[in-house]
Amino acid sequence: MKIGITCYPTYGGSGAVATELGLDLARRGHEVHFITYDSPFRLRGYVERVYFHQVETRMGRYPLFDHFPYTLALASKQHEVAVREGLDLLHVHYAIPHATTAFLAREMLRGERDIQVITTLHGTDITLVGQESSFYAITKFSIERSDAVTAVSAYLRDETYRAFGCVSCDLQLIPNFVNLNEYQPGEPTGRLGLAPDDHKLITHVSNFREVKRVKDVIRVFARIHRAMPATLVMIGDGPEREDAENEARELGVTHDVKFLGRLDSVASLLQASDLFVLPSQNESFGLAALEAMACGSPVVASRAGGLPEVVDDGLNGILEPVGSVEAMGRRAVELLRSPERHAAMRGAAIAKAREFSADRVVPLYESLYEEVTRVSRRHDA
Ligand code: GMT
Repeated sequence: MKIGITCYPTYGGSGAVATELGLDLARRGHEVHFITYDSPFRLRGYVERVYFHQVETRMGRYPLFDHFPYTLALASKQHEVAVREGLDLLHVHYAIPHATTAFLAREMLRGERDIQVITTLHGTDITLVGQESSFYAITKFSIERSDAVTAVSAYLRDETYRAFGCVSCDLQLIPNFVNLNEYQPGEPTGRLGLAPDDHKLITHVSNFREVKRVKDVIRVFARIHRAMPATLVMIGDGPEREDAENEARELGVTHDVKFLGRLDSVASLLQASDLFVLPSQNESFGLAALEAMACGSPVVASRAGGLPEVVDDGLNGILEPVGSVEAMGRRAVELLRSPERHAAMRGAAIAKAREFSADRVVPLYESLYEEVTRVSRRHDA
């Protein structure tokens, strides 16, 4: 099949999933066209059957446009690529604005040829942004007009029905997946020059948005740090980074907290990690937690959103209510103090991650693609 994929190309779980999906589909023989404003961050170098089409984000000085209408440029590009490359479908990730621009592109083709629109809902497109009054109606409209809609967890599927009603759409659960070729347990690599050998290595990866509660990461770490030598590695960047740095200063742990900023590839850090901390306010799935587990790092996370679908409390990680930093820290210390329990949890985390392998999940998307294009062909006949 010829598949157009639109996603946010910069850092973030939805872009990561969309890109890994595109790469895996190409490996399976499909032709994949990424249509977005920048090359997706997990797309590195040439890959057979994968193409990138860049959408303009600005134009020469045009006095009427205080704000460049990116969504129109995206819809035009989706239409242009669909015609030129003969796409069978557009698979868009994150409803706003991608489901809306795909709807426009499909309408522009009406009467000429059929193209199917598949929307994958990822998280705050439903739980936060989509429910804001300025976006609610158009989000609902765009979801309902998609030919198929998927959600990355049962939690997100149910939340979409609850928040949007969404009567005419049949939301399918297709969970996120992990590329086990890249995210796999590694040989003991030491502390990668980030910490003395006797330190436990604690990691966190996110876009440092408010929803991630990065100050709680520091608080949980401070509790661990009081009990044993430990270093926290903070990977990513975003609006809450400064607050997290201040929190580390106030709690007196700055010298053992390393802020690495955004990194394209984090597998080696996750392989060295003894514990991954994700105390988010909400998380529709928690791809970062899954990738950490695949690398052999147990997770301490909040019992929120779809995280319990990924982490089984007490088996392959630790779940505590949002904001319970004391309980998270206490249980993390208990775990890190027991090599036997840690080894068991590490093994269980690796086993759980395998349930979300690309080999298991990507065929679900392929079946959906076949189903929607078959239905469309039936309507044409
Ligand atoms: O919705 C967001 O906050 C952004 C989005 C992203 O692009 O990173 O994250 C969401 O999608 C990921 C991939 O499906 C999920 O693993 C994250 O849990 C989800 N984030 C939230 O729900 C906060």
